Amino acid sequence: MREHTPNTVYLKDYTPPDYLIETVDLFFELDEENTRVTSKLRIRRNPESPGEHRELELDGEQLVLESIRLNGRNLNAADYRLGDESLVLPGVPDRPFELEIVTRINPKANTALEGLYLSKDMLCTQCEAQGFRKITYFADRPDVMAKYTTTIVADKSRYPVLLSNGNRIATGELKNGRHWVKWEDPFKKPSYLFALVAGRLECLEDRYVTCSGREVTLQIFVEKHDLDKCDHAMQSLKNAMRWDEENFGREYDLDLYMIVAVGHFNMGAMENKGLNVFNTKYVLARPDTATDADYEHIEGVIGHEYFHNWTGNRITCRDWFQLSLKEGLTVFRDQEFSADRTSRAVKRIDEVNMLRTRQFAEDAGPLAHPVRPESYIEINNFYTLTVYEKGAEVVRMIQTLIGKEGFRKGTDLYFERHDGQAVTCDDFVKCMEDASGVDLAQFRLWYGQAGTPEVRISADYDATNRALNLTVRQSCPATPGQPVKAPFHIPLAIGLLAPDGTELPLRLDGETEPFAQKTRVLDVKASEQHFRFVGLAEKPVVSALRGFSAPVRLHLDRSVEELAFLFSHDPDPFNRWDAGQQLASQVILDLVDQYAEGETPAAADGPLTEAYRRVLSGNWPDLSYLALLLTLPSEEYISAAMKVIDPDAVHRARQTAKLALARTLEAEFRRLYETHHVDEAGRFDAEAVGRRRLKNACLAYLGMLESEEAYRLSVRQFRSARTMTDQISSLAVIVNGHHPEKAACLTEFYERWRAEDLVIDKWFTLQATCHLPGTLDRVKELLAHPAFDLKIPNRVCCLIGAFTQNNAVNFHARDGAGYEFLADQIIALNSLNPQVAARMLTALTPWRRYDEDRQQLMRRQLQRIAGLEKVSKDVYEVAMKSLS
Ligand code: B3K
Ligand code: ZN
Repeated sequence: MREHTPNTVYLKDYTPPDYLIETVDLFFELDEENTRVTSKLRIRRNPESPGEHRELELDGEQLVLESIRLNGRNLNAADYRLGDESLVLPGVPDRPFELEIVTRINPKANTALEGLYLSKDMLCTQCEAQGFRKITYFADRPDVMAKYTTTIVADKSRYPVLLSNGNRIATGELKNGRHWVKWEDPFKKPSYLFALVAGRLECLEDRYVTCSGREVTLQIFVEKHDLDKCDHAMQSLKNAMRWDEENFGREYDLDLYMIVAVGHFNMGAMENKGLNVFNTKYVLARPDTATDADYEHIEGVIGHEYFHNWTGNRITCRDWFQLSLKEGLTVFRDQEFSADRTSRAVKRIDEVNMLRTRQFAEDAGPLAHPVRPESYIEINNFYTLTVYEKGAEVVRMIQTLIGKEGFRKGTDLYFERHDGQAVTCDDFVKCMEDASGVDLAQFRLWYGQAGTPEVRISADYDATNRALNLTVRQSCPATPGQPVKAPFHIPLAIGLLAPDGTELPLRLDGETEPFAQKTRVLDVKASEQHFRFVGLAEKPVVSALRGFSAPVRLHLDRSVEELAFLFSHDPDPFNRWDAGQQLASQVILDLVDQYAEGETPAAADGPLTEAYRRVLSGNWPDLSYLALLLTLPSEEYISAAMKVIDPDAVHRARQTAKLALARTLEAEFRRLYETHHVDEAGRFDAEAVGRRRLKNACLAYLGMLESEEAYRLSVRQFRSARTMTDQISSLAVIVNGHHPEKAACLTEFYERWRAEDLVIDKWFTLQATCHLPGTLDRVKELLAHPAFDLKIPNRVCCLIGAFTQNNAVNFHARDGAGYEFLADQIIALNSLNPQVAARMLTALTPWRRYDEDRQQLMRRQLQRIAGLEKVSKDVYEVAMKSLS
């Protein structure tokens, strides 16, 4: 067992810092294994902090302390206390003083990829959340904001490029082939936004003229052979800069904006001031190496990190419990940016799909936590879907409640009031309230209460009085530490449809004026509430929670006919798609029940086929949207509706339904496929992307048939593809069936792309997500493949993560082999990269959702991990909480 139980940190214990650090002057003498860091700090007492202020406590981990000087005087061991994670100086002066600390670190040994580390031949940093303390002793908390200068000294041939935050203010040559660069960041920032990069990098450069006419140099640094894959990222950056000016009135504030792409990176990207560090997968794209989805994600993530410059950097978080202050808001901003750049309806559906499957599962399991958590053991475990995606939904609800104009006033006020400060989620909501005059007191519960609210709507038509009575009830399941919940303030967007599909007026009883819009947002605040709509000549069909106006589970009893009607007629594109999802879920869950009763269901022409046929005969301007209408709900989504998840039955039922559709609608899928199978390599506009999305959805249906014809189509597309979207989509069809050329295609693909890491990642994922039997053995073989490396997070996610999170039928094999495999990998990762290990471990968290046998097998592996002698904080927290 673990020797010490790690500490829990509580929000309620927050106190302001005793000391403030005004300036930080860093001097790095870089070396792969022995880097020397000299840090000169200007420190003063915090006038806002109560208490005695005697001791100065700095954070530091895995550092070798060389020397400390206080106001120029050398300190000796008796003058300070050195712990594993801290350096305490009792008795520092009352007046402002200067502290100089020299430490040594070993970037090469740093496989956790936090602090200063080596990625291939490049040295780079990752400081959020608490990585700066692995570089030097510091008050490593976001409410200590300082001005930084950074001098980097390094060997010029190995590290010709030396980067840090802000502006380059001086450079020079030294003896022995060394050189130096000095950087100055004029803006105060918390330590987690510090960055340093050194390496042999090439750069794509461009310029951007801001709305006030200032010229900004834009640079993207990559390895030489990736220079031809940066154009899309550069264009995305310029789009993001313009969009933030136009939509939020935010202008960039430095003369230089740098992005560096790094191969070894724990997450997507990092918003360090003026020097973003990105996972290569969110920068590099060429039509033949990146899919349309990759192109969209790159634009989204480039936007996200850019938007952080205001929401995160200029205004940052007071403490890490406020993480959603920057992340929820910035995700909301990147979502809106992408919606404006692509298809709003499709973007919204993609977001909700992820939220409803993954975030809802998080909310329903033992790791459930509020958008603003109350405690943590390891903060890195709280970069979650709840903090990010649900956090963005909370911001979106505020916009819905106070209106777009009110929201813009609110953000203007927020930037004006809090620029340069470290603040709380509550400060943000207060700005929204002050700017709009809308009371958000009850709304604040969304930040503090965990769990997904359940909303039940019943509709009763009163023909005599031509009225519709709606009853809306809400409740929220208990979550860890929160047995009872108060009702939420829920914006419920609603529309009413006449039998011919036209929208009906939304006048509430007692109102004299007609309501002008087709969608009306109801304020749901109580556990039970009644709304009476009047002036309705016929019984309407209710279209509820339009646009997914709140992150809730909606229960509204609907007949198959009603769902089919909405699927054909709802003018709200989200609800129209969702009606199709509900309809398909019902059909698939029926099949699941029939399997459970030992029946072999006849897959006949059902209402689903009819509904699809109608959709297929329509005239659709947005082909991506049509592709979504034709996509069955995921196994994950269907499973969420089950009391006890049966992954085999869900998989079988979904495949059966898909095959039935393929059989009945073969001619239509074939026709659509041929119509849209045109060569548009290099085109990434909505039309070309829509064509590819649609035709590849059709190909996937045709692939179900395992016919000679389907084999011919998929292999033809695979071999002639000029975009990665087309190539990978056809290969997925080949891999998931019994195509005679499967092995040959996989080999061809590997040989062609072996020099492109990001493409080889896809090759791993494809094999790991194959739903056929034997996949686990193949995954184990791939662990030994020369291209696999447990030290590269992208590889781990693409093989182990893909298998455990996107291959339920194989991961949850009855014999528990999938669980044991995962635990073995986590044990290996625990010492190499705890952050990634903990993330992988969450695949075992929802064990209670499965049958007794699986529960036991999953729990056994969790216990095995929790009992490790040297379990990291990250893994320990996830394992213990999952078991609790
Ligand atoms: N802020 C970073 C995430 C850092 C994660 C640290 N474990 C990326 C982002 O959300 O933009
Ligand atoms: Zn972010």
